[in-house]
Amino acid sequence: MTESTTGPIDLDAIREKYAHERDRRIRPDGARQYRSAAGEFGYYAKDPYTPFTERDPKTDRVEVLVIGAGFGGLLAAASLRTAGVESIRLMDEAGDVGGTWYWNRYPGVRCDIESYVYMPLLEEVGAMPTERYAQGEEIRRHAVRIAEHYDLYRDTLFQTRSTSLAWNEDAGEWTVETDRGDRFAARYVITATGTLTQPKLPGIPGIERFEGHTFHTSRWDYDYSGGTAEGGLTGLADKKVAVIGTGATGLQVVPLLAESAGELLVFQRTPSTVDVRGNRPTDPDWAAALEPGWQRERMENFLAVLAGEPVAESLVTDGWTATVGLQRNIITGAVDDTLTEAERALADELDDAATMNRIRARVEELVADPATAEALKPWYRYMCKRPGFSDHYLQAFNRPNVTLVDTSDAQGITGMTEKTIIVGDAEYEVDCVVFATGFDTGVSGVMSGTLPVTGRGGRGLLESWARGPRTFHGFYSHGFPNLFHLGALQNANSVNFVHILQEQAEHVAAVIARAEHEGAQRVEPTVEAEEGWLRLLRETGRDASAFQAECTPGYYNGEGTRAITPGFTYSPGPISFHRLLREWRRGDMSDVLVGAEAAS
Ligand code: N01
Repeated sequence: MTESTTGPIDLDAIREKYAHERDRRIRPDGARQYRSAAGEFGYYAKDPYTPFTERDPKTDRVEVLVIGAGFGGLLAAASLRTAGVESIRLMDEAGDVGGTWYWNRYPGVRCDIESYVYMPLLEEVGAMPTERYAQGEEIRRHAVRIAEHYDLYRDTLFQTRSTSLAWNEDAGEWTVETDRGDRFAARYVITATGTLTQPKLPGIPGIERFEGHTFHTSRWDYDYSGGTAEGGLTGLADKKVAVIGTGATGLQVVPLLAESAGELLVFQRTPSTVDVRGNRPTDPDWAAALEPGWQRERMENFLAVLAGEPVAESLVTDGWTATVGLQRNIITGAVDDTLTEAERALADELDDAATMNRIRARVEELVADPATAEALKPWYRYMCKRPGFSDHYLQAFNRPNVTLVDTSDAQGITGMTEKTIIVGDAEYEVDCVVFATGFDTGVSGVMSGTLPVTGRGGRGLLESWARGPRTFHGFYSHGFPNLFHLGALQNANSVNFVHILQEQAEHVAAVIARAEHEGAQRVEPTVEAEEGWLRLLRETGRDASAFQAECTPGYYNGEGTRAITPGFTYSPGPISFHRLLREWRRGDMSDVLVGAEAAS
C-alpha cells in the first residue's frame, strides 16, 4: 500500500482489477468485429452536407497536387503558396476543406486541445478563437478562412477520390487518375489523407434489419434531428434515441442528446476517463495583450511540455499538461534519466493510479445513482484509451430521461432486430440509433492500398513496403520520386497533431522550394538515407507493447490483438525531431535532391 495525494494506493489490487476488466472484454474476433461504412453499409459514409456537383474531367498539368484538404493539406498548400508556388491543386472526397471538421458536425463537437495552440495560422489570417476549446463549426470555418487567405480555392477538386498515382519517368511527373474520370499530370504530389477518416460500425448481428432511423456521428442527419451542433434537436423530442459508443465523440454528443431526446439510452462497453474540461470564453484583454509571435511560442511550449522537455513556464495548463508522465506510455519524448527504468516505471504506475482514482472519485461525486456511477468508472491505465474531458457528460446521467446500458458483460451489443437493440437477455425498443463507434484505423491513403501508387520501374509502393514502410524522415521513399507523405509515419507524434502537421507541411514546402531553386531533376531519398533513418528509428525506439498488452481492448491496441510496433515512430519525440529537421534543412539536402546544381 502506498500513500498518494488522493489517498492510499493498493497497486496489487488495482493491477488485478485492471487485468480482470481487460480479460472479460477481449473478444476472439478482435479488430474483425467491425464493419467499414462501405459496400452494403456505404450509405453511412455518404456526405449529408454538400449536394453532388457534376463537372468535366481534368486532363491538364499542375505543379503540386495536394491530396486531402484537412489541416495537413491546407498547411502544406499554404506553405507552398508562401514559398511562391503558383500552381497548387487541392483534392478531397469532401465537398469543401476542413477534413475531420468537415465531416464531424455532430451536436457538441469541439476541439479537445486548447484552440489557441490547435487552430493553425491564427496570427497569419488574423483570427482569434472565441473559446478556449472551440466548437467544431468555428474550427471548420477557420479551415475555410485559411483556404481563402492563401487563395487555395483557385484550383480545387472536391468530391473527388484519387484512384491511381503512376510515376512517368520520361516526363518526370506523376499521372493522377480519379473516380471522376480525371487523368492529369502533377510534378509533385503530397498525400495528407488523415488517419481516422472512414467511419466504422460494430458488426452487430442483425444490424441491417433495423428499420428505425440510423446514422454515424460523422455524418449527422440534422434533417431528422433538427437543431444545430449547439443543440435544440427538436426532431428528437418525441423519440427514443440510442447512442452506441462512449469514446471522445460519445462524451461530446450525449449531453446535447440528453437535453433534446424524449428518452436517451447510452450503450456503453468500456467507460472513458472523464476529467475536468474548464472551457471558457476568450478573454478579450488577454487576446489584445498578446505580442506578435505568441501563437508559435505557445504551440512550441505546449509541445515541449507534453514531450517532457524542460520549459521555464508551462503556458497551457490543462488536463493534458497535468498528465505528461502518463502520456509517455503512448506518445514518446524525453525521459527523466535520474531514475532507473524500473524506478521510473513504478513512479509512472503510482502516478497513473492516483490520477485514475481521482477520475473514478469524480464519477461518484457527479453521478447520483450509485449503480450508474459504478458502471461509469474506468478501470485501466490512463493512456489505454484516448483521455476524455467534459463538464457535462457525467451529469447527463442524472436526468430522468437518460439511462446507461452497460453492455460489458455481453462484450457489447449482441443483436439488433427491426425495432430493438439486444444486450444479452435484455431487449430495448428504440426509434433511432446513433453510432458513435469511431473510425477504421490506418485505412486512408497509400498505406491501405485504397490509393495505389506505382513508382519508378512500375513498382508498387505497398509491394516495396511489404516488410514495413521504408521512408526517409517519414516523408519520402526511394523509387517514388516527388511524392511526399504527411501524417503519422516513421516520424514524431503529439496529441496536438495539427502542430505536427504544420511542421511537416513547412518542411515539405521548404524541400520543394529548394528543389525548384536549385533546378533538381527530382526529390528522392537515396537508399542509404532511407536505411540510416530506419536504423535510427530501431535504435532509439521504445517498446510500448507490454503497456498495450495490459490495456482493455480498443483501437489504440488493435482491440487487444496488437501493440504499437517499436521503430514506427521517432521515440525521442517531436521537439528532438523538429530540431533534427531544421538542422538537416541547413545542409545541402544532397540525400534527397537528385541532379541539383548546387547540391551536387
Ligand atoms: O471513437 P472510439 P470516437 N457495442 O473508437 C464503442 C478522435 N476524436 O469517435 O471502448 C457497444 O474512440 C466502443 O467501446 P469500447 C480521438 O482521437 C477527437 O469516440 O471499444 N459499444 C467505444 O466506446 C478519438 O480517440 C475528438 O469498449 C461499442 C466507441 O464505440 C477518435 O477520434 C472528438 C461496440 C468507439 O469509440 C475516435 O473517437 C471525437 C459494440 N459492439 C473524436 N463497438 C476531439 O478532439 C464499439 N463500441 C474533441
